[in-house]
Amino acid sequence: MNGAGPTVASVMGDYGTARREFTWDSARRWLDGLPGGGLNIAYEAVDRHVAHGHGAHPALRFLGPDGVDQVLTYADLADRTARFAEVLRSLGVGPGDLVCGLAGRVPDLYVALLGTLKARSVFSPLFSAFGPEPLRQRMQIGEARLLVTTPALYRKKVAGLRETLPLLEHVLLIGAGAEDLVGGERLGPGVVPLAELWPGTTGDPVVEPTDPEEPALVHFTSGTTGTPKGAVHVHEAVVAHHATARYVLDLRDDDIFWCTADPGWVTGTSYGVIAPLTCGVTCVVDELEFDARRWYRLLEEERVTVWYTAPTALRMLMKAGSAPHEGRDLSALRHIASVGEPLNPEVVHWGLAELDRPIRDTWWQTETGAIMVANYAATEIRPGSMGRPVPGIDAAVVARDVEGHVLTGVDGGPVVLDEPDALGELALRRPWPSLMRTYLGAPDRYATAFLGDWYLSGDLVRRDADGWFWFVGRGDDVIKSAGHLIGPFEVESALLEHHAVAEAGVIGVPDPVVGEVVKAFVALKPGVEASEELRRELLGWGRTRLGSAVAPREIAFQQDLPKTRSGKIMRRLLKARELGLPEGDLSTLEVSS
Ligand code: 6R9
Repeated sequence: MNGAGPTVASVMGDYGTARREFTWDSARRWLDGLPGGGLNIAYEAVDRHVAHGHGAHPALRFLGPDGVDQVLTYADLADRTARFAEVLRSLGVGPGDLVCGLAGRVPDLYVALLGTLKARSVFSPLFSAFGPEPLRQRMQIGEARLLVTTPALYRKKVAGLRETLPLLEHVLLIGAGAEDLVGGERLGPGVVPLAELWPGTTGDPVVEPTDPEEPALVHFTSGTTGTPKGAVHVHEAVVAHHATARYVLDLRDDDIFWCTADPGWVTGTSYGVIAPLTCGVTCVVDELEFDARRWYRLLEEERVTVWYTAPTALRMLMKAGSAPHEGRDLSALRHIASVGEPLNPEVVHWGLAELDRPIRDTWWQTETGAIMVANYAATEIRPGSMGRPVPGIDAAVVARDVEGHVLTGVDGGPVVLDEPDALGELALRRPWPSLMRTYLGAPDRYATAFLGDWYLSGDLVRRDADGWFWFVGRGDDVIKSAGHLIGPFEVESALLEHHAVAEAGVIGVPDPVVGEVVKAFVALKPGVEASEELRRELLGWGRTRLGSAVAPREIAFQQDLPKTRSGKIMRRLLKARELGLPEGDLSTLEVSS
Protein backbone atom coordinates (compact mmCIF):
# COMPACT_ATOMS: atom_id res chain seq x y z
CA MET A 1 0.00 0.00 0.00
CA ASN A 2 1.35 3.39 -0.95
CA GLY A 3 0.48 6.73 0.46
CA ALA A 4 -0.94 5.70 3.84
CA GLY A 5 -1.46 8.41 6.38
CA PRO A 6 -1.85 12.14 6.20
CA THR A 7 0.77 14.49 4.86
CA VAL A 8 1.41 17.24 7.40
CA ALA A 9 3.57 20.30 7.42
CA SER A 10 6.86 19.44 9.11
CA VAL A 11 10.09 20.97 10.30
CA MET A 12 11.90 19.45 7.33
CA GLY A 13 9.36 20.37 4.67
CA ASP A 14 9.91 18.79 1.29
CA TYR A 15 12.24 15.77 1.37
CA GLY A 16 13.76 16.32 -2.06
CA THR A 17 14.56 19.97 -1.34
CA ALA A 18 16.05 19.12 2.06
CA ARG A 19 18.25 16.42 0.52
CA ARG A 20 19.53 18.80 -2.12
CA GLU A 21 20.14 21.75 0.16
CA PHE A 22 21.25 20.19 3.44
CA THR A 23 24.88 20.16 4.51
CA TRP A 24 26.36 19.11 7.84
CA ASP A 25 28.10 22.49 7.98
CA SER A 26 24.77 24.26 7.84
CA ALA A 27 23.36 21.94 10.53
CA ARG A 28 26.29 22.82 12.75
CA ARG A 29 25.07 26.42 12.64
CA TRP A 30 21.70 25.37 14.10
CA LEU A 31 23.67 24.93 17.33
CA ASP A 32 25.54 27.59 19.32
CA GLY A 33 28.96 26.16 20.09
CA LEU A 34 30.63 27.00 23.38
CA PRO A 35 30.95 30.70 24.24
CA GLY A 36 34.74 30.30 24.37
CA GLY A 37 34.90 28.11 21.27
CA GLY A 38 34.50 24.39 20.71
CA LEU A 39 31.44 22.19 20.95
CA ASN A 40 30.10 20.31 23.96
CA ILE A 41 27.00 18.10 23.86
CA ALA A 42 25.88 19.08 27.36
CA TYR A 43 26.12 22.79 26.62
CA GLU A 44 23.97 22.38 23.49
CA ALA A 45 21.47 20.19 25.36
CA VAL A 46 21.16 22.33 28.46
CA ASP A 47 23.01 25.61 29.02
CA ARG A 48 22.37 27.22 25.69
CA HIS A 49 18.63 27.18 26.40
CA VAL A 50 19.28 29.00 29.66
CA ALA A 51 21.42 31.52 27.75
CA HIS A 52 18.45 32.06 25.40
CA GLY A 53 16.08 32.82 28.31
CA HIS A 54 14.44 29.39 28.21
CA GLY A 55 15.71 28.28 31.65
CA ALA A 56 12.29 28.04 33.31
CA HIS A 57 10.98 25.60 30.69
CA PRO A 58 10.59 22.01 31.94
CA ALA A 59 13.30 19.81 30.45
CA LEU A 60 12.58 16.44 32.10
CA ARG A 61 9.35 15.28 33.74
CA PHE A 62 9.87 12.08 35.71
CA LEU A 63 6.78 9.96 36.27
CA GLY A 64 6.83 7.47 39.11
CA PRO A 65 4.20 5.12 40.55
CA ASP A 66 2.24 8.03 42.07
CA GLY A 67 2.36 10.46 39.15
CA VAL A 68 4.91 13.22 38.67
CA ASP A 69 7.95 12.41 40.74
CA GLN A 70 10.18 15.32 39.82
CA VAL A 71 10.42 18.04 37.19
CA LEU A 72 13.77 19.50 36.19
CA THR A 73 13.73 22.75 34.25
CA TYR A 74 16.57 23.63 31.91
CA ALA A 75 17.92 25.94 34.64
CA ASP A 76 17.76 23.14 37.24
CA LEU A 77 19.52 20.82 34.86
CA ALA A 78 22.20 23.40 34.07
CA ASP A 79 22.90 23.84 37.78
CA ARG A 80 22.89 20.15 38.72
CA THR A 81 25.01 19.06 35.78
CA ALA A 82 27.56 21.80 36.54
CA ARG A 83 27.73 20.55 40.14
CA PHE A 84 28.12 16.96 38.98
CA ALA A 85 31.06 18.06 36.81
CA GLU A 86 32.57 19.67 39.90
CA VAL A 87 32.11 16.45 41.86
CA LEU A 88 34.03 14.56 39.18
CA ARG A 89 36.85 17.12 39.26
CA SER A 90 37.02 16.94 43.05
CA LEU A 91 37.50 13.17 42.77
CA GLY A 92 40.24 13.57 40.20
CA VAL A 93 38.14 12.18 37.35
CA GLY A 94 39.00 14.32 34.36
CA PRO A 95 38.88 14.71 30.58
CA GLY A 96 38.91 11.38 28.76
CA ASP A 97 38.19 9.29 31.88
CA LEU A 98 35.32 6.84 31.57
CA VAL A 99 32.25 7.20 33.79
CA CYS A 100 29.63 4.44 33.63
CA GLY A 101 25.97 4.79 34.53
CA LEU A 102 23.91 1.86 35.80
CA ALA A 103 20.45 2.76 37.07
CA GLY A 104 16.80 2.81 36.18
CA ARG A 105 15.32 5.99 34.77
CA VAL A 106 15.92 8.19 37.82
CA PRO A 107 16.70 11.95 37.67
CA ASP A 108 20.30 11.77 38.86
CA LEU A 109 21.21 9.33 36.08
CA TYR A 110 20.35 12.07 33.57
CA VAL A 111 22.28 14.61 35.65
CA ALA A 112 25.30 12.29 35.73
CA LEU A 113 25.23 11.70 31.98
CA LEU A 114 25.19 15.38 31.08
CA GLY A 115 27.45 16.41 33.97
CA THR A 116 30.06 13.92 32.83
CA LEU A 117 30.07 15.50 29.37
CA LYS A 118 30.49 18.95 30.92
CA ALA A 119 33.58 17.70 32.73
CA ARG A 120 34.90 16.42 29.36
CA SER A 121 34.88 12.92 30.79
CA VAL A 122 33.34 10.13 28.72
CA PHE A 123 29.99 8.57 29.63
CA SER A 124 29.03 4.97 28.99
CA PRO A 125 25.50 3.79 29.78
CA LEU A 126 25.05 0.26 31.10
CA PHE A 127 21.67 -1.47 31.12
CA SER A 128 20.21 -2.14 34.56
CA ALA A 129 18.88 -5.54 33.43
CA PHE A 130 22.42 -6.75 32.64
CA GLY A 131 23.86 -9.32 35.03
CA PRO A 132 27.34 -9.04 36.60
CA GLU A 133 29.16 -10.66 33.68
CA PRO A 134 28.16 -8.21 30.93
CA LEU A 135 28.77 -5.36 33.40
CA ARG A 136 32.24 -6.57 34.32
CA GLN A 137 33.27 -7.01 30.70
CA ARG A 138 32.12 -3.57 29.68
CA MET A 139 33.69 -1.75 32.63
CA GLN A 140 36.91 -3.68 32.09
CA ILE A 141 37.13 -2.90 28.37
CA GLY A 142 36.30 0.76 29.06
CA GLU A 143 38.74 0.97 32.00
CA ALA A 144 35.96 2.73 33.92
CA ARG A 145 37.14 4.94 36.76
CA LEU A 146 33.78 5.87 38.21
CA LEU A 147 30.35 4.25 38.30
CA VAL A 148 27.07 5.95 39.08
CA THR A 149 24.51 3.44 40.34
CA THR A 150 21.82 2.75 42.94
CA PRO A 151 22.42 1.06 46.31
CA ALA A 152 20.30 -1.94 45.25
CA LEU A 153 22.13 -2.47 41.94
CA TYR A 154 25.48 -1.99 43.65
CA ARG A 155 24.72 -4.64 46.24
CA LYS A 156 23.22 -7.10 43.78
CA LYS A 157 25.51 -6.79 40.77
CA VAL A 158 28.61 -4.71 41.37
CA ALA A 159 29.89 -5.40 44.90
CA GLY A 160 31.07 -8.88 43.92
CA LEU A 161 33.01 -7.54 40.93
CA ARG A 162 35.15 -4.94 42.64
CA GLU A 163 38.23 -7.19 42.95
CA THR A 164 38.22 -7.75 39.19
CA LEU A 165 37.94 -4.01 38.49
CA PRO A 166 40.98 -2.38 40.14
CA LEU A 167 40.62 0.77 38.01
CA LEU A 168 37.12 1.45 39.30
CA GLU A 169 38.05 3.81 42.13
CA HIS A 170 34.75 5.59 42.76
CA VAL A 171 31.12 4.62 42.97
CA LEU A 172 28.49 7.33 43.41
CA LEU A 173 25.13 6.18 44.70
CA ILE A 174 21.91 7.73 43.42
CA GLY A 175 18.21 6.84 43.39
CA ALA A 176 16.16 4.97 45.98
CA GLY A 177 17.92 4.56 49.33
CA ALA A 178 21.02 6.59 48.38
CA GLU A 179 20.18 9.60 50.57
CA ASP A 180 19.71 7.33 53.58
CA LEU A 181 23.37 6.37 53.32
CA VAL A 182 24.68 9.95 53.55
CA GLY A 183 27.27 10.09 56.32
CA GLY A 184 26.54 6.47 57.18
CA GLU A 185 27.43 2.94 56.19
CA ARG A 186 29.85 2.49 53.25
CA LEU A 187 28.87 -0.31 50.88
CA GLY A 188 32.43 -0.77 49.63
CA PRO A 189 35.70 1.03 48.91
CA GLY A 190 35.18 4.45 47.31
CA VAL A 191 31.38 4.08 47.47
CA VAL A 192 29.76 7.40 48.40
CA PRO A 193 26.19 8.70 48.05
CA LEU A 194 26.22 11.51 45.47
CA ALA A 195 24.12 13.63 47.85
CA GLU A 196 27.00 13.64 50.32
CA LEU A 197 29.16 15.49 47.79
CA TRP A 198 26.65 18.19 46.72
CA PRO A 199 27.44 20.58 49.61
CA GLY A 200 31.04 20.95 48.40
CA THR A 201 29.95 22.28 44.99
CA THR A 202 29.39 25.87 43.86
CA GLY A 203 27.29 25.51 40.68
CA ASP A 204 29.82 27.48 38.61
CA PRO A 205 28.34 27.01 35.14
CA VAL A 206 31.55 27.15 33.12
CA VAL A 207 31.97 24.42 30.53
CA GLU A 208 35.61 24.12 29.57
CA PRO A 209 36.48 24.53 25.89
CA THR A 210 35.83 21.15 24.30
CA ASP A 211 37.26 20.04 20.99
CA PRO A 212 34.40 18.66 18.86
CA GLU A 213 36.51 15.57 18.17
CA GLU A 214 36.95 14.72 21.88
CA PRO A 215 35.29 11.44 22.92
CA ALA A 216 31.99 11.96 24.71
CA LEU A 217 30.14 8.63 24.75
CA VAL A 218 30.98 4.97 24.59
CA HIS A 219 28.12 2.67 23.61
CA PHE A 220 28.81 -1.01 23.92
CA THR A 221 27.37 -3.22 21.25
CA SER A 222 27.63 -6.91 20.42
CA GLY A 223 29.19 -8.67 17.47
CA THR A 224 29.02 -12.26 16.35
CA THR A 225 32.22 -13.21 18.11
CA GLY A 226 34.52 -11.89 20.80
CA THR A 227 33.96 -9.36 23.54
CA PRO A 228 31.48 -6.48 23.31
CA LYS A 229 32.61 -3.59 21.14
CA GLY A 230 32.78 -0.11 22.66
CA ALA A 231 31.76 2.31 19.91
CA VAL A 232 33.31 5.72 20.66
CA HIS A 233 31.32 8.84 19.78
CA VAL A 234 32.60 12.42 19.96
CA HIS A 235 30.98 15.74 20.89
CA GLU A 236 30.53 16.56 17.19
CA ALA A 237 27.85 13.81 17.13
CA VAL A 238 25.43 16.33 18.61
CA VAL A 239 25.16 17.96 15.16
CA ALA A 240 23.55 14.75 13.87
CA HIS A 241 21.47 14.21 17.02
CA HIS A 242 20.01 17.66 16.67
CA ALA A 243 19.47 17.62 12.91
CA THR A 244 17.70 14.25 13.00
CA ALA A 245 15.60 15.30 16.00
CA ARG A 246 14.37 18.20 13.89
CA TYR A 247 14.06 16.44 10.54
CA VAL A 248 12.97 12.95 11.56
CA LEU A 249 11.33 13.33 14.96
CA ASP A 250 9.98 16.67 13.72
CA LEU A 251 10.64 18.30 17.11
CA ARG A 252 9.50 21.87 17.62
CA ASP A 253 10.10 24.07 20.64
CA ASP A 254 6.82 23.40 22.47
CA ASP A 255 6.73 19.67 21.97
CA ILE A 256 6.17 17.15 24.73
CA PHE A 257 8.34 14.24 23.72
CA TRP A 258 8.37 10.68 25.01
CA CYS A 259 11.10 8.21 24.05
CA THR A 260 10.33 4.86 25.63
CA ALA A 261 13.87 3.45 25.27
CA ASP A 262 15.96 2.99 28.40
CA PRO A 263 19.05 5.23 28.60
CA GLY A 264 21.06 2.04 29.21
CA TRP A 265 20.97 1.66 25.41
CA VAL A 266 21.95 3.91 22.54
CA THR A 267 18.40 5.01 21.65
CA GLY A 268 17.59 6.00 25.22
CA THR A 269 20.73 8.14 25.45
CA SER A 270 20.79 9.70 21.99
CA TYR A 271 17.05 10.24 21.55
CA GLY A 272 15.80 9.92 25.15
CA VAL A 273 18.17 12.58 26.49
CA ILE A 274 20.53 14.38 24.12
CA ALA A 275 18.65 15.00 20.87
CA PRO A 276 15.35 16.24 22.33
CA LEU A 277 17.08 18.45 24.89
CA THR A 278 19.11 20.12 22.13
CA CYS A 279 15.71 21.15 20.74
CA GLY A 280 14.60 22.65 24.06
CA VAL A 281 11.49 20.46 24.34
CA THR A 282 10.00 18.80 27.42
CA CYS A 283 10.84 15.10 27.74
CA VAL A 284 8.60 12.77 29.67
CA VAL A 285 10.45 9.96 31.45
CA ASP A 286 8.47 6.96 32.66
CA GLU A 287 10.31 5.42 35.59
CA LEU A 288 8.22 2.22 35.46
CA GLU A 289 8.12 -0.73 33.09
CA PHE A 290 5.59 -1.37 30.30
CA ASP A 291 1.91 -1.34 31.19
CA ALA A 292 -0.63 -0.79 28.40
CA ARG A 293 -3.17 1.10 30.48
CA ARG A 294 -0.61 3.38 32.07
CA TRP A 295 1.06 4.07 28.75
CA TYR A 296 -2.19 5.29 27.14
CA ARG A 297 -2.95 7.32 30.25
CA LEU A 298 0.51 8.87 30.08
CA LEU A 299 0.06 9.78 26.41
CA GLU A 300 -3.23 11.45 27.24
CA GLU A 301 -2.44 13.18 30.52
CA GLU A 302 1.01 14.41 29.57
CA ARG A 303 -0.35 15.58 26.20
CA VAL A 304 2.55 13.87 24.45
CA THR A 305 2.98 15.32 20.95
CA VAL A 306 5.88 13.23 19.61
CA TRP A 307 6.43 9.62 20.61
CA TYR A 308 9.52 7.53 19.75
CA THR A 309 9.07 3.88 20.57
CA ALA A 310 9.84 0.37 19.36
CA PRO A 311 8.06 -2.45 17.51
CA THR A 312 8.09 -4.76 20.55
CA ALA A 313 6.30 -2.14 22.65
CA LEU A 314 3.81 -1.47 19.85
CA ARG A 315 3.14 -5.19 19.46
CA MET A 316 2.53 -5.44 23.21
CA LEU A 317 0.00 -2.61 22.95
CA MET A 318 -1.56 -4.35 19.98
CA LYS A 319 -1.86 -7.54 22.02
CA ALA A 320 -3.51 -5.64 24.86
CA GLY A 321 -6.43 -4.81 22.52
CA SER A 322 -8.65 -1.76 22.38
CA ALA A 323 -9.91 -1.69 25.97
CA PRO A 324 -6.86 0.02 27.53
CA HIS A 325 -7.16 3.03 25.23
CA GLU A 326 -10.91 3.32 24.93
CA GLY A 327 -12.04 6.82 25.86
CA ARG A 328 -8.47 8.13 25.92
CA ASP A 329 -7.94 11.44 24.18
CA LEU A 330 -4.77 11.13 22.13
CA SER A 331 -5.47 14.24 20.08
CA ALA A 332 -2.21 15.90 21.15
CA LEU A 333 -0.17 13.16 19.50
CA ARG A 334 1.20 14.49 16.20
CA HIS A 335 3.98 12.10 15.27
CA ILE A 336 4.87 8.50 16.14
CA ALA A 337 8.22 7.00 15.17
CA SER A 338 9.71 3.56 15.77
CA VAL A 339 13.19 2.07 15.87
CA GLY A 340 15.27 -0.93 16.78
CA GLU A 341 13.69 -3.83 14.95
CA PRO A 342 11.70 -4.40 11.80
CA LEU A 343 8.35 -2.59 12.01
CA ASN A 344 6.04 -5.13 10.45
CA PRO A 345 3.23 -3.78 8.23
CA GLU A 346 0.64 -5.33 10.55
CA VAL A 347 1.70 -2.92 13.29
CA VAL A 348 1.55 0.03 10.89
CA HIS A 349 -1.99 -0.96 9.88
CA TRP A 350 -2.93 -1.38 13.53
CA GLY A 351 -1.60 2.13 14.23
CA LEU A 352 -3.69 3.58 11.41
CA ALA A 353 -6.80 1.74 12.58
CA GLU A 354 -6.52 2.04 16.37
CA LEU A 355 -4.41 5.13 17.00
CA ASP A 356 -5.55 6.84 13.83
CA ARG A 357 -1.97 7.71 12.98
CA PRO A 358 0.84 6.30 10.88
CA ILE A 359 3.82 4.89 12.74
CA ARG A 360 7.00 5.95 11.00
CA ASP A 361 9.93 3.56 10.96
CA THR A 362 13.50 4.76 11.43
CA TRP A 363 16.71 2.76 11.05
CA TRP A 364 20.10 3.27 12.65
CA GLN A 365 22.73 1.51 14.77
CA THR A 366 24.96 2.07 17.77
CA GLU A 367 27.81 2.65 15.30
CA THR A 368 25.99 5.24 13.20
CA GLY A 369 25.15 7.25 16.33
CA ALA A 370 22.03 8.81 14.84
CA ILE A 371 19.09 7.98 12.58
CA MET A 372 20.28 7.24 9.03
CA VAL A 373 17.20 6.01 7.14
CA ALA A 374 13.71 7.16 8.00
CA ASN A 375 10.13 7.96 7.19
CA TYR A 376 9.36 11.65 7.57
CA ALA A 377 6.40 13.48 9.03
CA ALA A 378 5.65 15.21 5.74
CA THR A 379 5.98 12.20 3.46
CA GLU A 380 3.73 9.22 2.85
CA ILE A 381 4.72 5.88 4.28
CA ARG A 382 5.07 2.49 2.65
CA PRO A 383 4.25 0.02 5.42
CA GLY A 384 7.19 -2.34 5.89
CA SER A 385 9.75 0.08 4.47
CA MET A 386 12.27 1.76 6.74
CA GLY A 387 12.16 4.79 4.48
CA ARG A 388 14.81 6.86 2.74
CA PRO A 389 18.23 8.18 3.82
CA VAL A 390 18.22 11.31 5.97
CA PRO A 391 19.50 14.49 4.31
CA GLY A 392 23.29 14.46 4.53
CA ILE A 393 23.52 10.65 4.30
CA ASP A 394 24.30 8.62 1.18
CA ALA A 395 23.12 5.03 1.46
CA ALA A 396 23.71 2.20 -0.98
CA VAL A 397 23.08 -1.51 -1.38
CA VAL A 398 26.38 -3.34 -1.86
CA ALA A 399 27.15 -6.85 -3.10
CA ARG A 400 28.18 -9.76 -0.88
CA ASP A 401 29.67 -13.10 -1.85
CA VAL A 402 28.12 -16.44 -0.83
CA GLU A 403 29.98 -16.41 2.46
CA GLY A 404 28.62 -12.99 3.32
CA HIS A 405 31.73 -10.90 2.67
CA VAL A 406 31.25 -7.59 0.92
CA LEU A 407 32.84 -7.70 -2.55
CA THR A 408 35.62 -5.26 -3.31
CA GLY A 409 35.29 -3.35 -6.58
CA VAL A 410 38.04 -2.06 -8.86
CA ASP A 411 38.33 1.23 -6.92
CA GLY A 412 38.91 -0.61 -3.64
CA GLY A 413 35.39 0.25 -2.45
CA PRO A 414 32.32 -1.98 -2.40
CA VAL A 415 30.40 -3.02 -5.52
CA VAL A 416 27.26 -0.88 -5.47
CA LEU A 417 24.09 -2.58 -6.72
CA ASP A 418 22.03 -0.01 -8.55
CA GLU A 419 19.26 -2.16 -9.98
CA PRO A 420 15.98 -1.89 -8.06
CA ASP A 421 15.20 -4.54 -5.45
CA ALA A 422 18.65 -6.14 -5.57
CA LEU A 423 19.47 -7.82 -2.26
CA GLY A 424 22.67 -6.68 -0.61
CA GLU A 425 24.22 -5.09 2.46
CA LEU A 426 23.33 -1.57 3.52
CA ALA A 427 26.37 0.72 3.30
CA LEU A 428 26.67 4.41 4.23
CA ARG A 429 29.23 6.82 2.81
CA ARG A 430 31.50 8.35 5.44
CA PRO A 431 31.92 10.75 7.11
CA TRP A 432 29.01 12.15 9.10
CA PRO A 433 29.14 13.77 12.56
CA SER A 434 27.83 10.87 14.67
CA LEU A 435 29.73 8.06 12.98
CA MET A 436 31.71 6.14 15.62
CA ARG A 437 35.37 7.15 15.65
CA THR A 438 36.75 3.80 16.83
CA TYR A 439 35.97 0.69 18.85
CA LEU A 440 37.71 1.04 22.22
CA GLY A 441 40.95 -0.89 22.18
CA ALA A 442 40.01 -2.67 18.96
CA PRO A 443 41.19 -0.63 15.95
CA ASP A 444 41.34 -3.75 13.78
CA ARG A 445 37.69 -4.54 14.35
CA TYR A 446 36.92 -0.92 13.58
CA ALA A 447 38.84 -1.08 10.30
CA THR A 448 36.86 -4.11 9.12
CA ALA A 449 33.63 -2.12 9.43
CA PHE A 450 34.68 -0.04 6.41
CA LEU A 451 35.52 -0.63 2.77
CA GLY A 452 36.93 2.41 0.99
CA ASP A 453 34.63 5.35 1.69
CA TRP A 454 31.81 3.19 2.96
CA TYR A 455 30.69 2.04 6.41
CA LEU A 456 29.26 -1.48 6.17
CA SER A 457 26.22 -1.94 8.38
CA GLY A 458 26.00 -5.73 8.31
CA ASP A 459 22.24 -5.50 7.62
CA LEU A 460 20.68 -6.97 4.47
CA VAL A 461 18.30 -4.71 2.59
CA ARG A 462 16.66 -4.01 -0.75
CA ARG A 463 16.02 -0.61 -2.28
CA ASP A 464 13.00 -0.21 -4.52
CA ALA A 465 12.88 1.74 -7.78
CA ASP A 466 11.86 4.92 -5.93
CA GLY A 467 14.75 4.76 -3.48
CA TRP A 468 12.90 3.36 -0.44
CA PHE A 469 14.83 0.84 1.67
CA TRP A 470 13.33 -2.44 2.88
CA PHE A 471 14.96 -4.37 5.73
CA VAL A 472 15.53 -8.04 4.88
CA GLY A 473 17.51 -9.35 7.85
CA ARG A 474 20.77 -9.17 9.71
CA GLY A 475 23.79 -10.39 7.84
CA ASP A 476 25.32 -11.95 10.95
CA ASP A 477 24.33 -14.11 13.92
CA VAL A 478 23.64 -11.25 16.33
CA ILE A 479 20.23 -11.50 18.02
CA LYS A 480 17.70 -8.68 18.49
CA SER A 481 15.29 -9.39 21.31
CA ALA A 482 12.82 -6.73 22.45
CA GLY A 483 14.98 -4.23 20.57
CA HIS A 484 18.12 -5.17 22.51
CA LEU A 485 21.17 -6.43 20.69
CA ILE A 486 22.60 -9.67 22.08
CA GLY A 487 25.90 -11.26 21.03
CA PRO A 488 25.56 -15.06 20.85
CA PHE A 489 29.20 -15.43 21.85
CA GLU A 490 28.57 -13.68 25.18
CA VAL A 491 25.78 -16.12 25.97
CA GLU A 492 27.79 -19.16 24.82
CA SER A 493 30.76 -18.10 26.96
CA ALA A 494 28.63 -17.85 30.08
CA LEU A 495 27.12 -21.29 29.47
CA LEU A 496 30.57 -22.80 28.89
CA GLU A 497 31.57 -21.76 32.37
CA HIS A 498 29.05 -24.19 33.80
CA HIS A 499 30.75 -27.49 34.76
CA ALA A 500 28.26 -29.65 32.83
CA VAL A 501 28.61 -27.83 29.50
CA ALA A 502 31.05 -28.96 26.81
CA GLU A 503 29.83 -26.83 23.90
CA ALA A 504 27.13 -24.28 23.26
CA GLY A 505 25.59 -22.69 20.17
CA VAL A 506 23.21 -19.77 20.60
CA ILE A 507 20.66 -18.43 18.10
CA GLY A 508 17.60 -16.17 17.99
CA VAL A 509 14.30 -17.89 17.24
CA PRO A 510 11.36 -15.83 15.95
CA ASP A 511 8.83 -14.58 18.47
CA PRO A 512 5.61 -12.78 17.54
CA VAL A 513 6.04 -10.05 20.18
CA VAL A 514 9.72 -9.48 21.01
CA GLY A 515 11.04 -10.32 17.52
CA GLU A 516 13.47 -13.02 18.59
CA VAL A 517 14.16 -14.95 21.78
CA VAL A 518 17.53 -16.38 22.73
CA LYS A 519 17.79 -20.17 22.41
CA ALA A 520 20.87 -22.18 23.37
CA PHE A 521 21.85 -25.61 22.08
CA VAL A 522 24.06 -27.29 24.63
CA ALA A 523 26.31 -30.35 24.35
CA LEU A 524 27.09 -31.88 27.74
CA LYS A 525 30.41 -33.18 29.02
CA PRO A 526 30.93 -36.96 28.95
CA GLY A 527 29.10 -38.66 31.78
CA VAL A 528 26.64 -35.82 32.33
CA GLU A 529 23.00 -36.77 31.82
CA ALA A 530 20.54 -34.37 30.23
CA SER A 531 17.58 -33.77 32.52
CA GLU A 532 14.81 -31.29 33.17
CA GLU A 533 16.56 -30.33 36.37
CA LEU A 534 19.80 -29.54 34.54
CA ARG A 535 17.91 -27.49 31.99
CA ARG A 536 16.37 -25.40 34.77
CA GLU A 537 19.75 -25.06 36.44
CA LEU A 538 21.31 -23.78 33.21
CA LEU A 539 18.47 -21.31 32.64
CA GLY A 540 19.03 -20.00 36.17
CA TRP A 541 22.80 -19.93 35.63
CA GLY A 542 22.28 -17.80 32.53
CA ARG A 543 19.94 -15.39 34.30
CA THR A 544 22.21 -14.91 37.30
CA ARG A 545 25.35 -14.27 35.26
CA LEU A 546 23.96 -12.46 32.24
CA GLY A 547 20.78 -10.84 33.57
CA SER A 548 17.27 -11.08 32.18
CA ALA A 549 18.06 -8.93 29.13
CA VAL A 550 20.65 -11.36 27.74
CA ALA A 551 20.02 -14.83 29.24
CA PRO A 552 18.67 -17.67 27.08
CA ARG A 553 14.93 -18.33 27.38
CA GLU A 554 15.17 -21.82 25.92
CA ILE A 555 17.78 -24.54 26.21
CA ALA A 556 17.94 -27.69 24.10
CA PHE A 557 20.40 -30.51 24.73
CA GLN A 558 22.12 -31.72 21.58
CA GLN A 559 25.32 -33.75 21.63
CA ASP A 560 26.63 -33.27 18.08
CA LEU A 561 26.50 -29.59 17.34
CA PRO A 562 27.20 -28.93 13.65
CA LYS A 563 30.65 -27.43 13.05
CA THR A 564 32.75 -26.12 10.22
CA ARG A 565 36.02 -27.83 9.36
CA SER A 566 37.80 -25.26 11.46
CA GLY A 567 35.67 -26.23 14.46
CA LYS A 568 33.31 -23.25 14.63
CA ILE A 569 29.76 -24.05 15.64
CA MET A 570 27.42 -23.38 12.71
CA ARG A 571 24.78 -21.19 14.31
CA ARG A 572 23.20 -20.64 10.93
CA LEU A 573 22.63 -24.35 10.46
CA LEU A 574 21.22 -24.68 13.96
CA LYS A 575 18.83 -21.91 13.05
CA ALA A 576 17.91 -23.36 9.66
CA ARG A 577 17.11 -26.68 11.31
CA GLU A 578 15.16 -25.02 14.11
CA LEU A 579 13.05 -23.18 11.56
CA GLY A 580 12.80 -26.05 9.09
CA LEU A 581 14.54 -23.99 6.39
CA PRO A 582 16.82 -25.26 3.62
CA GLU A 583 20.26 -26.00 5.04
CA GLY A 584 22.27 -24.47 2.21
CA ASP A 585 25.80 -25.49 1.32
CA LEU A 586 27.09 -28.04 3.83
CA SER A 587 30.43 -28.63 2.10
CA THR A 588 32.47 -27.01 4.85
CA LEU A 589 30.81 -29.05 7.59
CA GLU A 590 32.69 -31.51 9.68
CA VAL A 591 29.66 -33.03 11.34
CA SER A 592 26.28 -33.16 9.70
CA SER A 593 24.21 -34.57 12.49
C1 6R9 B 1 19.26 2.05 17.24
C2 6R9 B 1 19.57 0.61 17.47
C3 6R9 B 1 21.10 -1.94 15.44
C4 6R9 B 1 20.42 -3.05 14.66
C5 6R9 B 1 20.46 -2.85 13.17
C6 6R9 B 1 19.26 -3.68 12.73
C7 6R9 B 1 18.26 -3.45 13.85
C8 6R9 B 1 17.42 -1.06 13.98
C9 6R9 B 1 15.75 -1.14 12.60
C10 6R9 B 1 16.37 -2.40 12.64
C11 6R9 B 1 14.89 -3.21 11.08
C12 6R9 B 1 14.63 -0.98 11.73
N1 6R9 B 1 17.38 -2.32 13.52
N2 6R9 B 1 16.42 -0.33 13.44
N3 6R9 B 1 15.95 -3.43 11.89
N4 6R9 B 1 14.25 -2.04 10.99
N5 6R9 B 1 13.98 0.19 11.64
O1 6R9 B 1 18.68 -0.19 17.55
O2 6R9 B 1 20.90 0.29 17.54
O3 6R9 B 1 21.09 -1.62 19.19
O4 6R9 B 1 22.98 -0.99 17.62
O5 6R9 B 1 20.92 -2.12 16.80
O6 6R9 B 1 19.03 -3.11 15.00
O7 6R9 B 1 19.63 -5.03 12.67
O8 6R9 B 1 21.67 -3.30 12.63
P1 6R9 B 1 21.53 -1.13 17.87
